[in-house]
Formats: sequence, structure tokens, C-alpha cells
Amino acid sequence: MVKPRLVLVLGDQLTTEIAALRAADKARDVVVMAEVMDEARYVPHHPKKIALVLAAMRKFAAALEAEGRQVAYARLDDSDNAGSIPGELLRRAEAFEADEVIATTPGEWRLIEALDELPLTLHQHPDDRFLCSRSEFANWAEGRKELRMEWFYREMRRKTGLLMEGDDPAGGNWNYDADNRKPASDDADPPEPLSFAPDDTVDQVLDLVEERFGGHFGDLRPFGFATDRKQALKVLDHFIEHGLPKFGDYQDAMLSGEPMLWHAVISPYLNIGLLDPLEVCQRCEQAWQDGKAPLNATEGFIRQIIGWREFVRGVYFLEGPDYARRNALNHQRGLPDLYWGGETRMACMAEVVAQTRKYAYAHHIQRLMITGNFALLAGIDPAEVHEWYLSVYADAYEWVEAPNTVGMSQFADGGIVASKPYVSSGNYIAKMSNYCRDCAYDVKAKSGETACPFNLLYWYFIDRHRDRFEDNPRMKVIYRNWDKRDEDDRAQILREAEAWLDQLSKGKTV
Ligand code: FAD
Ligand code: DLZ
Ligand code: SF4
Repeated sequence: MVKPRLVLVLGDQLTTEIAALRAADKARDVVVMAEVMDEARYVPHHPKKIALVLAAMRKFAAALEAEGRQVAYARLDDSDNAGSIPGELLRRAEAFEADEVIATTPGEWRLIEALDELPLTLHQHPDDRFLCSRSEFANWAEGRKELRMEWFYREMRRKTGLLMEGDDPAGGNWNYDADNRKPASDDADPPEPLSFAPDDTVDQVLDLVEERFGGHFGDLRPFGFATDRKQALKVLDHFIEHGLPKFGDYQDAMLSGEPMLWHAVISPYLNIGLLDPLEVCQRCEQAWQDGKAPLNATEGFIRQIIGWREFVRGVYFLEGPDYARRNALNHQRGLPDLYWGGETRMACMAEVVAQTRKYAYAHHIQRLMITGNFALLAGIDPAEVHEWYLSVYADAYEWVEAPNTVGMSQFADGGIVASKPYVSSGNYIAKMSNYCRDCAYDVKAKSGETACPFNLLYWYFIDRHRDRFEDNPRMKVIYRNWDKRDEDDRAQILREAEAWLDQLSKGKTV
């Protein structure tokens, strides 16, 4: 008799199109899926994220069985659960007398290395849910002095034909960001996000997660995520109809009590396989062709998916396993408790952390220009910042989270993802949000008792990293402006910034 092979399907590989399933023989091979403590605990994931992954895994396994596949599924509370992905593969290998594993390359070096070490024959297939393979990205990157997303993005437009008119970009421009980035007014009326009442499978998972991971940062209930493909497609349709038309205009806006605004909230589904990136973009393009969405919104949205999403994945794999531990600016301060909900007088930070706790979601500008900006200005150890982002968001997987956090947000890769650090004073936050209105600090005050900490820390950052950034063409003006200021003013700002950081490090409420 021919031995069966084990077909590994991880919790973020939940599509029948995944390479390992395509390579498998339905009649011969056994699909292995495992809920394991190692994956639930390598960082303290938000309970909503764990529930989403486990519920989606259970439903996907049931769908595979319904189409005639043999599935060996381990539940987290099974008494013989081995506790890790390699452990589960070994257990199943023994039970099925199998010695070969078919896998799709995992999205994290940690698991790639763990699979490589297995004493089983591993047939690894590239994860071709992405438009750009690892080798294609490496070829594109080879010989370039710097990697810039915009050039990569144009290649992806040409490759996919998305928003192309022959060899030219639709409408004549590759990028319509000049029409985007408007602040939203207080009376903005964004669409209600879709939410799904838990069915029996989800209910069982919620009870399990509550019992096992109730102590993790984050509210488990109410839980309204889509947990199967049909539901995820509804979220996509909802976004295209109600969100996409204004996505471009308000992409960077932030409003208290409106965490999602006109964003799609589809990254959790894209990243676990319930939605496919190309299908998402093609549907958006169709909406534009049908006159249902403007070009600036459609282009901006498609750029995030075939541009940024593919680009950061390319960088993660190009740079190798040490990427998430880089610390180019040598920032050493510990992550303050306010990231875990500790009290703070900064309204912007309190708002973004509170919504993160509640929804396991924050949109890009909140992640980049509030929590990320603050961590960078305050000189927090990027490894701790990385661990926080990997824990608290429902869409967080290392291949996408690390380059965004370590690279784009903390400049800890020395400028591979970002050509200059994403830092700003309170001014930007005041312009793009309504957070400052209810803050104990005064965004207009540049120094003194009530000065907005982002103002103090901004100049402190600029001053302390002069050697690295002074000659950056995009930062020269900033240094000129700083140097033009009165010497006493500069000294006062630096003194106050240091005193403020000292309070932060002592765990005082700031
Ligand atoms: P929308 O704003 O509606 O955008 C549509 C889609 O574009 C997203 O669903 C996402 O798939 C893609 N996208 C947009 N920006 C990026 C980007 N910079 N990188 C990759 N894809 C992008 N995204 C994750 O998917 N997982 C993460 O762990 C993650 N961590 C981040 C950490 C930091 C510090 C920063 C600054 C950004 C991070 N992002 C991450 C990117 C981005 O913030 C999220 O993809 C986005 O907020 C998801 O919400 P949405 O689906 O409503 O996105
Ligand atoms: C995120 C996650 C969680 C919480 N649990 C599981 C699990 O129990 N079993 C599993 O196969 N995958 C899980 N995942 C997703 C993995 O962590 C993910 O596949 C790796 O991080 C690689 O991207
Ligand atoms: Fe944030 Fe400063 Fe505005 Fe307060 S004043 S909300 S700390 S930017």
C-alpha cells in the first residue's frame, strides 16, 4: 500500500487554493491541521485574534472534509495535543505511518526553521497567494541602491494589468495620493462595519479562548469577525459599496469613536486566506469601471495591496531571520505600560490603545503616526514595539508586521522600508484628527507645563539623531529650522523632553 503523506495547513493558510492542497492527492494524503499552544502563545495574542484563527480553522477543516478530504484535526483541548506544529506532525506521522510532509512555506522564519529541522521528508511549496514570489522580489531588488515601494508597485501594476490602459496607467498617473489625505470633519458619517453574530462553532471557540487566554490584553466579546470565506466576501462587498468611494479622501483621517472610518478592515481575512489579494483588487477595479468608485480611491486602495503588502513581504524574506531584531537607532527604553492600557494624559494614545483593546484593529495612520510615532520619538526598544504590534492586532503575522513596525515605523532597519523616519510633532495629529480637543496637553504649546509631548519629543529626536539624519535630503529643512531657533529655546525643549521621558520611564502617569 502507498503510504499517505501529511499535508500541513496552518491557521493562516485557509484556502483550497493553497499550494500544499493543490499538490496533494485527495485519495491518498491526510490534511493535518492543529490548534496548538505554541502558536497561540509565542506572543500574547489579542483574544479576538486567537478566536478568529481557531474558528476559521475549524470551519475550513469541516469544508475540506465535506469535499472528501481526510483531515486529522487537533483541537487545543484534545488531551493528546502535542502543543506545537512540529510535535503534531510527528504525532500524525507515527499514527498514519507517514514519513513525508507537503507544506506551503510558512509566513515566519521561526516556523520555516522548525519545519526544516523535522526528521521527515519535507516538500515545501512557495506560498503563491502573493503576486510577487520571493525569488522575483530578490531579482527586482538586486543591484538597486535603495528599494522604493513606488517603483516596485509600478512593476506590479504592469504584471497584473490592474488599472492599466495598454502600457499606461489609467487616468495618466500612477499615483493619486495628491487627491487623498483629507481630514474628516466631526459630523462625518462613515458606514457601519459588518459584524456577524457568533454561530455554534464560534461560540465554542469563544468559550475556549476565554478560559485559556482571558488574561491576554484585549476584549474577546463582542466578537463579530467573519470566520469563513462566504462571510469575508460579504465584508469585501460591503466595503466596495460603502467604503471604497471615500477611501482615498479619508485614508489618513482619525476621529474619536470612529476606528474604522472608510477603511476596509479586510487584512485579517487576506492574511489568513479567506480573501485573495488579486480578487479583491479586481473587484475594486470593476467598481471603478462601473462608475461606482473614483480613480483616486481605487488606485490608492489597490496600491496598498499590490504595492505595500507585497513590498513589505519581499523585504521580510529578503532581509533574513534577524530582521525583526534590528535596532539601527539603538533605542533602549522599555515599552511603557500605557501601551497595555495603563493610564495616560495623552488623548491620542489613550484613544488608539483603547480601540485596539476593543477591536484588535487600528488603521494604518493610527498605527504609524500615533502609537508608532510615539514609540520612535520616545526611543523605545524596537523589539518590544514589534512584539506589541504582533500581539495586539487581528491581522498581525510577522512577514507583514515586522517590516511595517521595525522598518517603516521604527526605522530600526536603518532605512530599507522608509527613506526617512515617520516622526511628527503634535501638529500633524491636530491636523488629521480631533484627538487634541479633549487632551490634557496643549498641542499648540511648544514648551512649558502643558506642552504636547509629541512637540517636545519631536525636537529631542531630531537633535539626538543629528548625525544620522542631518544630511538626508528630505530632512535638511527640518535641521535648518531647528538650528535657526533661539539657543535658550532649544535648550529648554531638550531639558523638558528629558524630564518628561524620565517620568515616563519611572512609570508615572504622563
Ligand atoms: P485598508 O486601509 O482598508 O487597506 C487595504 C489593505 O491594504 C489592507 O487590508 C492591507 O492588506 C493592505 N495594506 C495597507 N497598508 C499596508 C501596509 N503598510 N503593509 C501591508 N499591507 C497593507 N498590516 C497587516 O496586515 N498586518 C500587520 O500586522 C500590520 N502591522 C502594521 C504595523 C505598523 C506599525 C504599521 C504602520 C502598519 C501595519 N500594517 C499591518 C499595515 C496596515 O496598517 C494594515 O494593513 C491596515 O491598517 C489594515 O486595515 P484595513 O484592512 O482596514 O486596511
Ligand atoms: C496565529 C495563530 C494562532 C493564534 N494559532 C494557530 C494554531 O493554533 N495553529 C496554526 O496552525 N496556526 C495558528 N496561528 C497562525 C500561525 O501562527 C501562523 O501560521 C504563523 O505565524 C506563520 O505565519
Ligand atoms: Fe496627542 Fe498632543 Fe494632541 Fe494630546 S495634544 S492628543 S498628546 S497630539
